[in-house]
Amino acid sequence: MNPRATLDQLRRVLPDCPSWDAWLAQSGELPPDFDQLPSRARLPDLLTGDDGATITTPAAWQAQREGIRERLKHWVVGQFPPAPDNLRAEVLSEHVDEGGTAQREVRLTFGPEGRATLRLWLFIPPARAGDAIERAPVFLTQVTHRDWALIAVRRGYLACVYAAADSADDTDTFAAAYPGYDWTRLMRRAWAASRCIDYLETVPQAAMSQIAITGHSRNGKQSLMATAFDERISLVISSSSGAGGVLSARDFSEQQFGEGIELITRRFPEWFHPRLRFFVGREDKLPVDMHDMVALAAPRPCLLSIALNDAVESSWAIQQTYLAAQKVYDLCGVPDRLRILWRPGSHETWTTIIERYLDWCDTHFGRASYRFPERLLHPHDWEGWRASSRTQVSVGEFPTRALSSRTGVATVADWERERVALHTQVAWMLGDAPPHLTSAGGDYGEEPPHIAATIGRGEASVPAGIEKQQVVFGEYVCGDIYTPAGARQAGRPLPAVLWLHPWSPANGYAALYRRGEQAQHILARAGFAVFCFDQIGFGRRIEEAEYFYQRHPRWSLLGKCVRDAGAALDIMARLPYIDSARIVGLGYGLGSLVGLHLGALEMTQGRLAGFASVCGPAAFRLDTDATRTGGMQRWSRDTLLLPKLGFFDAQPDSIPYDVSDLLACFAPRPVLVVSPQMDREAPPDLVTPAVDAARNVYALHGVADRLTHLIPEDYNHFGPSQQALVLEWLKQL
Ligand code: GTR
Repeated sequence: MNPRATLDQLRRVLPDCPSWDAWLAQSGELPPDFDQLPSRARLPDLLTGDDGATITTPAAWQAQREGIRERLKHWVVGQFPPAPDNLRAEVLSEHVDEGGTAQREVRLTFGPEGRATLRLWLFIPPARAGDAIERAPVFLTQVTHRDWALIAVRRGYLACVYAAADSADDTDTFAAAYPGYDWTRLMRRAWAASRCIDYLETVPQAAMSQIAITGHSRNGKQSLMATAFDERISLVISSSSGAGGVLSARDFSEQQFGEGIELITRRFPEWFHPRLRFFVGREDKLPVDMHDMVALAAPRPCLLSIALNDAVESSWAIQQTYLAAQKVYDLCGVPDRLRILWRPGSHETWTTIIERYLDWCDTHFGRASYRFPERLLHPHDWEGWRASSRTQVSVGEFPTRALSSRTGVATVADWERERVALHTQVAWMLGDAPPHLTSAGGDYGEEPPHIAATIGRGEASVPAGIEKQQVVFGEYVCGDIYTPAGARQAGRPLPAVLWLHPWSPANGYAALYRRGEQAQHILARAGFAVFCFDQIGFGRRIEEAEYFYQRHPRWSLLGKCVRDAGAALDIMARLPYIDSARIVGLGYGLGSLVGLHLGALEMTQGRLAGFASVCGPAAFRLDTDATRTGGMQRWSRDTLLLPKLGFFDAQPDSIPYDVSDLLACFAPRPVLVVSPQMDREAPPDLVTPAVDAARNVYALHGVADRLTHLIPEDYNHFGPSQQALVLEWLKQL
């Protein structure tokens, strides 16, 4: 597709964004020629140079850094001016606090005709008795975080806060003074930090080799940018910097219920370069991503602070960034200078956390030694799993099969035989299931209101006309059931939807962050009872996956997801207000993978009356180009959802079953497959053959029209238009 056609497509598909339209009109820019840009579905390796050579020395890494900086400027932060050579500082006020801490307000002027100005406030702790001038390490942050500076001063830091944040932003004067640059607002703010450092160079009490910068959220983003471009910064703490901070666009897009490029460039059009918006849905084509920016901090100490259930963060995405950037820290010989600091809760910080930030500073400035052990929440080490589980698979013993080798049978009876074999194979792939006991269901262990509120599903979040009911089911899992208000008491059992959520670590089943009305609410409003729960490793259950393979080395995370989903069906069948003959599964992304496996295992019971798969998996044996889509190895090696699948990487034709078979297991029940044209992980050319291969089984049953495949011109996001497709299909059932 040529760039002009790509732009036309983006304009058809993306929501209106007037600021972007204005930029397009004024700049005349077109998207890059995406056909010429390589796809790199997973985070590109930081230690592979532009020429494809592996970087093996810190010196070679220096050259790589320059390339990254240039790409960041072009695609993300814009071009900015060189440091000014005419910086003047005017002390606006100065006084000494009761405790002896000096407070000084300064205004800097600089730039062409001195038209740029920046205010900053210095808090200089008293020198220890006997010291004329004691150089103190510097704690640099934005004016919003003045209270953090109080803690820093107490701990012996010279704090500097500057007016480059939403609460006070002097950087508009920069834009006016330097009209020739297309830097973004966040980059201007980052550049402001550098001007503070210019001034600190004149402050005798500032230890210039110990400059720590931090900031929260949008200020975390600017702190990372400042670190990337100013070597004088000696340490950075990214506090919940989120999208465009530590979280890559690849791993935190809308398909992960994240704050993707579409939303952030529309809602905050000044934060990032408008060019970034070209990459919505094509994040795999990004020439630079946020792990690059984090790596620019190396070898300087860099702490990545994240809240587990913050709707603008993702424990998974941060772990990917960490693992990618850790390679650079390893190369530099300082692996312990990069760490993730996990905290419970949502977007907020509190004293305990800021003290930890200062612990990090103290540790790396040689003032004290605090423990920052490496902790990774999401299983990621496939080789480690293989060794510890002692799993061996002789792939050569599996016959090679075409995609339609099972579904291409001649009679329903033949298919039934295939299905029995399939059941065994699916169960084998999911791993050795541990003992099972059926739950009685109940309310003991319900999610308490404060937790529900943190994860965005407290009572206050339930829209008018809908009710939420809790149930504890399966192996002590909490479920939420959304129904039309009053419907549970009406005596007429409701059709129901089992909602299986996508790869959404922070939010679990709910698409929280400014995504419009959530699927479970829309479906409940339409008259369905919607059963929702967090799958293992997501939402309230993020930490549950951490030791899963120690507990169950020979089972699989997907096996556990399927077991929980089956338990949800058990309890749904027992709820008097649900019509157990009319329970339909709806899976999006990961949820589709779960639902498809559930369907195959449910063969005799057939408790799902139908299934809707939105942005589900591509055919395993066709999805072999990992650079393009991530490949089927994202279910095995990348996520350890289905680790056994990883043995088949080199011989995909030997995989014992495929998506086509799983779809066919639902026949003759209705199935909807929605696979958007621009789905970068499951493009139609890899999905359609699986759907088509399943068609024969539907035809054998005489119900060919019950397998519906829709390919909207869209990318992977499950926004209102994709939800509408599902709703329409459900209503027809
Ligand atoms: C949100 C933004 C997040 C984060 C946050 C904040 O609205 O989308 O990425 O930056 O603001 O700055 O508090």
